[in-house]
Amino acid sequence: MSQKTIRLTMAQAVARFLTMQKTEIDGEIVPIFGGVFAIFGHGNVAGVGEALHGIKDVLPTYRAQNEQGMAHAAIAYAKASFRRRFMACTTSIGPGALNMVTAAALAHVNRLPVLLLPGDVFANRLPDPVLQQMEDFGDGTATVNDCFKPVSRYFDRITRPEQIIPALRRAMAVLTDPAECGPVTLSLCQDVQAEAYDYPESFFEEKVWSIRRVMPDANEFAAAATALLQAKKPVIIAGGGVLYSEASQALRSFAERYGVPVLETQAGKSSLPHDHKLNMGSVGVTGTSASNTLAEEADVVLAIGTRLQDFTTGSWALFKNDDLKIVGLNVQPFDAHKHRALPLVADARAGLEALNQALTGWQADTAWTDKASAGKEQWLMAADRATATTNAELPSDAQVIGAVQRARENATLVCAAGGLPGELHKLWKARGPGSYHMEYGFSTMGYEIAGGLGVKLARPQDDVVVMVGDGSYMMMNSEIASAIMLGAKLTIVLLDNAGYGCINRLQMATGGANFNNLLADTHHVTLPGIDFAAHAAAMGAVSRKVSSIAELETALQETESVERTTVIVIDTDPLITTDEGGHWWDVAVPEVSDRPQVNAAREAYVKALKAQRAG
Ligand SMILES: Cc1ncc(C[n+]2csc(CCOP(=O)(O)OP(=O)(O)O)c2C)c(N)n1
Ligand SMILES: [Mg+2]
Repeated sequence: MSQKTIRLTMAQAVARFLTMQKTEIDGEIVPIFGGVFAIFGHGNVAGVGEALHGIKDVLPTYRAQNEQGMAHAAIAYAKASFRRRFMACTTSIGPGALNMVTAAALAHVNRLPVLLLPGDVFANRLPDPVLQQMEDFGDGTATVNDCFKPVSRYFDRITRPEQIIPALRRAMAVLTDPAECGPVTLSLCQDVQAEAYDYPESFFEEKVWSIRRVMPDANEFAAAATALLQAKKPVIIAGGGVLYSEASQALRSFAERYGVPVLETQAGKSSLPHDHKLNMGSVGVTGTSASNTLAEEADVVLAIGTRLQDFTTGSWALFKNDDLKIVGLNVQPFDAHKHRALPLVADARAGLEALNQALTGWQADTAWTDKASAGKEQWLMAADRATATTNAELPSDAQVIGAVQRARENATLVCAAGGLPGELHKLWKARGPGSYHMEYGFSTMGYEIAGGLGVKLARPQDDVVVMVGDGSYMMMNSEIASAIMLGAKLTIVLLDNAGYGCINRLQMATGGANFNNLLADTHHVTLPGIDFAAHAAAMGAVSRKVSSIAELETALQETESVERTTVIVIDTDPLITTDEGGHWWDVAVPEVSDRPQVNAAREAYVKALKAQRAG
């Protein structure tokens, strides 16, 4: 057999292959890779760097400031694109590569596609040990990039140029598979990147990928439908899978037709608009009273596209109905089976549309739907109280949220860690699918700003507002410079409560002394008194500090039309959170301690554990 070939280096072949992968968005064929984030060093500058330069007009390369940050941006891009499009990230060997490991885990936890291309040591081993090479005394095959293995859905080390032919196909199959999807790591040995090979031309043929919609199995479907037909007090828990499957419309018709209240997880928030009458808002540890009251009593929970993590299930103490049945509508069997659920392995939209047809005649009890409406009314009043401006010296996070909401009601909100996710989950009024972007699978401090950049690249028309605590900002802020460089306008609202407010509160709640969280409670000689506005300005942002909620609102309005990334800083109270709603969360309290406060907390903890379901 004679195949036409083209002689390229391995890195050139990788680059060319990436440009030929396409997908269809709104009837238009577009590249499936939105771009490549790169920080070069030895291990990628000569090979991958040269190759990316050659295709830069087709597949743009963006210089970031930190490998973890750039991978956050790439992952956020995929999330904001509902996993239809994604990005690649390339690094040098050693520290550059390892800086991406946390982000790989983030993508793994959140089931988000990203192609990681860290450089690796010489496959031929002749110059060993090279700069930044870890030497394992007993294993010649070990490199630091082995750290990617447990946090990648697919990992391969490329030690010969032709290996990328099967490896890249496998990579694409994983990245585009709704059930398997997550980070793919191809660890590219630096000498092999530069090696030439006669690649078959067919390897570079254009390929248009589409997202597979898995249809329900007949037996699983019958069991799920039977459970629902017997339900009197059903609820839906809408997870991220609803958004990724673009099932919002199907969810709305199903909920309306059968009168089923919808409870949203962090990843699933914005599945329905906040003001839809059946949207009860957030569920679980950071849930609204409206959602949690229903969850306690529910006889059937239709859990759609959710991993059912502890924040959603109140550490498995939220559901109190002895006859509770869970129907796990999920494209991933691992999730569909959780907690003895009746699995319904299917795409969320396909599953909902099929159920919508099959349950004709059934209806949730009217009293149940009425209870939902009344609960929602009450919650809305509680939320208004929490977000209303008062004359307190320092505003609460909730009041800042109220101001952002009023000034930028159409914003796409980005956040990840600290006290804000809980408050936003309860209080943010999300308008449409994807307008609430919370990374709460891994809740990684430092995701916020870099994530905001990825969201803006994916959705350039959106008014992207990042809300971030002082702690997260300190951990990672340098992609502000990248946002300036790329002309990607973000509005960053920085809530400075002088420390790790939420962990300080958790410490107090578990009987601990105020220790090492708020800056004032740390071992210090001098408190730094960080001027965040000056810091952000130094990176090129428009910035200002405001001293009240009213000033914040004005600043948000005034800077809406500013084209540059803007940072607005406000001091906040580290102690206040929204009391209404919420649920117990399992955080293990020490069994023995010299502190009476810890002993009291332990006693309460042991009592609370009694409500936790096993299995
Ligand atoms: C990378 C990382 N390190 C540690 C944590 C644990 N953690 C969660 S929130 C938090 C404090 C966040 O502080 P800040 O951003 O100021 O928000 P606040 O709690 O004050 O609202 C810490 C240390 C984490 N989630 N991520
Ligand atoms: Mg803080």
